[in-house]
Amino acid sequence: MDMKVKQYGMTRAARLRTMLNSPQLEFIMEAHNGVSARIVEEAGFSGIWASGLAMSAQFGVRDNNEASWTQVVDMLEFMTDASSLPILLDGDTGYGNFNNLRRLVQKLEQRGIAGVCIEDKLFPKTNSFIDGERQELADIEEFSGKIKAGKDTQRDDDFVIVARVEALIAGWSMSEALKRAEAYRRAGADAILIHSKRSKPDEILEFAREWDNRCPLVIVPTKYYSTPTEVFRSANISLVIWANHMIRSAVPAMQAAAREVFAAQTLIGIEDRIASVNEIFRLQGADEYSQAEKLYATRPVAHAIVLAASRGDNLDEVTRDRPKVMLPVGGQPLLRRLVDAFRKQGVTELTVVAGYKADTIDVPGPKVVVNPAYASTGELSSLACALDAFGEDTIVTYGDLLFRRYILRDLLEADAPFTIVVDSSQRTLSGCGDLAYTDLPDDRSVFGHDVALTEVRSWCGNGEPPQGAAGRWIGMLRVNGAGARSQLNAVLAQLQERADFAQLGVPDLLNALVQAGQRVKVLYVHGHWLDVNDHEGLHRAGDFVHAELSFGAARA
Ligand code: SPV
Ligand code: MG
Repeated sequence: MDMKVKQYGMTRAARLRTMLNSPQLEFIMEAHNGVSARIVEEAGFSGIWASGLAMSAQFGVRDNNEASWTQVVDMLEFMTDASSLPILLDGDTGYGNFNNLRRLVQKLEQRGIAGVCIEDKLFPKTNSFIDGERQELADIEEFSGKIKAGKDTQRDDDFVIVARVEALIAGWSMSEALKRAEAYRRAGADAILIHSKRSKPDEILEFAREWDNRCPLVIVPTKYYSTPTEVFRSANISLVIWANHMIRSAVPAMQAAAREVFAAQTLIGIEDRIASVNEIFRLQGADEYSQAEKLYATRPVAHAIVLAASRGDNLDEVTRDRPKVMLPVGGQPLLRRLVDAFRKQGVTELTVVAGYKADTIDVPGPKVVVNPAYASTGELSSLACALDAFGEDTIVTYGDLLFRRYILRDLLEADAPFTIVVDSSQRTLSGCGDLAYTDLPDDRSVFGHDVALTEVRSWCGNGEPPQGAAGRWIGMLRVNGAGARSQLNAVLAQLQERADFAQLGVPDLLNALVQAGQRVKVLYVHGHWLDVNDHEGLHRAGDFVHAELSFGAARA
C-alpha cells in the first residue's frame, strides 16, 4: 500500500477529488521534480500541478512535447516518492489519440498520480501563451471520445480527469467555449479548466457565471495574476493552479549565483545566501536513511587496534626520526600497507596506538591514540590505552606485519570468540618471536579441525629456543562478540593488578585467557607473512611487496 495513503487515510486521488468538490477555493502549486514537490508540500499546499511547461523547462527543452511522455511519467515517480501530495498531471493533449490516453491513465494510476488534465489542442501541442490564436483546436467529438476512453480506463473511481478548454486562448467565442465545456462534462470530465491569456479575468468570470456550477471549475491565473483572490472565490471557482512559479523563482536565483561566482572566482559572496548543504540533505530525507541504517544495516563493522608504539630497537639509525611502522617498504610506510590491507577486507574502524615519535604517524584514516609511557611499558599497556576502540568484532595486531590477503579474510571468517593466527612453518626460532603450543599440531589432516591454543612462549635469542611448538604466533588476535570482549576486559583487569604489568605483552594476555579457561582458537597458516624486526626483516619486506606487486601485474 502507498505509505502516503496510510498517512492521510485517503488515497491521493480521493484527496484531489475532495479538493475539487469542496465548497471552498483550493490551491495547487507547480512542481517539476522531486525536490520541488517536497518544497511545495512543506510550504503547506494540499496538491501539486505537474506542469508541462515547468517539467520541459527543467529538462531544458521546449513545451512542445519534446520530452517524451515516458520521461514525464518517470519524473512523476520521483515526485510521488518525494511528496505525499496528490499530483494533477498537465497531460497536454494526452500525447496522441484516445488510445494513447488510455495507456497514460493506466500508467498514471500505477504510479499513484491523482489525476490528469488534457487540453483540446492537437499533438504535438505548443504552450498556450505562444501564438495562442494560431493554434488549432481538437474536434469536439474526437476530444469527447478521448475523455470517455480515459474515464473507462481508470480503475480507481476517484482518479480525476480534468478537461481543459482552449477556445478562449485560440480566439473563439464564449459560446464555443461553453459548448465545448458542456460536451466534455457530458463525456465524463470531472472538472473543466477554463484557460485565458488576458491580463484581466473578465472572460473567466463571464464563463463562470454562464457555467453556473455544472461541475467544478479550475483556473490558471498566470496572466491575470493581479486579480485579488477574493474575486475567484466569489466566482465559485473550485481550484486555482499556480502553474509555473517554482521554476520561475528558481531560475533567477540560479542565474544570479552562477554570474556572481563566475565573476568573483570565489564562493565567499554567495555562501550565506544559498541553501546549506545540510538543507539539501534534509530535503533528500537523509535522516530517514540514518534511522533505517540502524534498523536494517546491523552488520557490525570490524575494528582493528594496531600496536605501533615501539621504535624498533634493532633497526637503530633508520628509526631515528620515526617509529618502525612508518618505515617505507616499496615506497609506502608499513602502516599504510597494513591499513589498506584491513580496508580491503572491510575493516574500516582502525585505531593505532602510537608512542615513539607518535607525531610522525600521518597515514590517512586511522585514529591515533598515544601510550605516553611507551618507553618503559610493553604492548599490554599500549592495548590498555585503546580499550575504547574495541567494537563487537576487533582485531588486535602488531603494526609491523605484511601478509597475504587470505590470512586476514580467513581470520575474519573464523567463528570463535578468540582466534589467533599461527604459522606452522616456523616451529622454532632464529630471532625473536612468540611460539605457540596447541592441542593439535598442524599436518595436512588438521585443515578444518578446531585447534585450541595451550600456551604462547616468547623467546629472544638467549640459549636454546623452546622446542615442540606448533608454530609461531604472527601477532594477530581476533576478539569477536560482546562476551569475548568482557572476558578480555576481565582478564586484562586482573593482569593490571600485577606488579610487572608494565612489562607484559599480548602473549601474556593470551596465556591468561587460556588459564582462565577460555578457548583460543588457532588458525594455521603456512608462511605468506612476515614482520619487520631488523634490517634483514626490512629487506625481506621489500621483496615480499615486490613479489606481490609483480604477481598482480602479471595477472592484470
Ligand atoms: C503548464 O503549466 O504547462 C500549463 C499551464 O499548461 S499554461 O502554461 O498556463 O498553459
Ligand atoms: Mg502545459
